[in-house]
Amino acid sequence: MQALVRRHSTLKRSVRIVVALAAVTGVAAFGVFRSSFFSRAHKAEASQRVTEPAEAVALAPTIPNTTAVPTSSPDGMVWIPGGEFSMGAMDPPAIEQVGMHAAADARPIHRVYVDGFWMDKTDVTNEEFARFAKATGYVTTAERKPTAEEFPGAPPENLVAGSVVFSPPDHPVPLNNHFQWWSYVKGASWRHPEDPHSNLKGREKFPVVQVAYPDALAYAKWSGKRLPTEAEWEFAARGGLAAKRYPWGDEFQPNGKWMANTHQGDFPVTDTGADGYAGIAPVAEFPPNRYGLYDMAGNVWQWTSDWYRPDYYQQLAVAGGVTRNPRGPDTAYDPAEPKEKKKVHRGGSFLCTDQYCARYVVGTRAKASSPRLLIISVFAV
Ligand SMILES: [Ca+2]
Repeated sequence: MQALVRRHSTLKRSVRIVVALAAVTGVAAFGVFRSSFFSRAHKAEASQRVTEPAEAVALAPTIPNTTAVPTSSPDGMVWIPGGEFSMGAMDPPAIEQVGMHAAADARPIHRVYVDGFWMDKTDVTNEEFARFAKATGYVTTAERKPTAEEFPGAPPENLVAGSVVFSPPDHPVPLNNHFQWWSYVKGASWRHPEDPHSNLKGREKFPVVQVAYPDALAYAKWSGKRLPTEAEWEFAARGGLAAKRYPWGDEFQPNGKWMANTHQGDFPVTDTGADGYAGIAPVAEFPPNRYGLYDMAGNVWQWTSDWYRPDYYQQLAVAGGVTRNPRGPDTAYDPAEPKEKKKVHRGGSFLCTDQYCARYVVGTRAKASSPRLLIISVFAV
């Protein structure tokens, strides 16, 4: 009985752990985009478009569950009531032809129901992840040297652990080639976010970055939690609101107030930090949403447990009705990189801007493949 309770409890607890790597002195790293960075498959992005449905369903009101909130509140977590809501993004950013594309894969809007669950108020911080690493001896993907068996044909000199670091050019560049601002840096990892000489001193309350999906799973298991599904993540991010562009409403800066850590200036050359932060911010520096969750837009990407397919929402819409507790498609598929199996990540990052990415729009999606496949691509370049 106790085991069942524990299992049940684990299933209700959702950890928020980030995908990406960050910037402190104008140099940032970013684990999540390693795949497209290394494979140079970005030219295929245009093929990601999915057919627009003839009749899109409008975002309808959220109907939260009214069951009582569990009395025992886990530390650092808030109860997300669950319920029925409209999932997806009707309002594509005005960057349809640029970068990561807009919200075509987040349509059509469809109705979804999720059960209630606990969710971390903030992203997992460096000090929290350090406790996990110390207690378990866990070595993250970026810290491990790839093997020749994993990457047959790769030159031995390329089999070096590392990750991708944001390296902005010193001059304006077209936004159709992200290889111009991402670099693979040997020795970059969550302990050394920008390069082997960088460290976490003074960054204890910053979200941990350079965490690959298997690393996120390992942390979640150790902490007695799990990653949220994509549907749970979006229900939580919307904070009970419906048909809103951002987790807080429709206005990006209500009354002139910055609500998330995003990018100001000319992307990717200049990050002015007008919102208070050039690069990554510590957790919980911006207002929480109505559920008490911080940084559900901007700052750093967050992993979900769903496989990525650009047509998944279409599949659900065709099935009709209200999809209950969806856990993503059975298989992953990204037409731009069909050999890679990608997971969905959400929320955007400190590098998102209306010039590029704009994934702080609450219903939009992004994806990343498994780290080993990412590294394979590196050595193929
Ligand atoms: Ca910022």
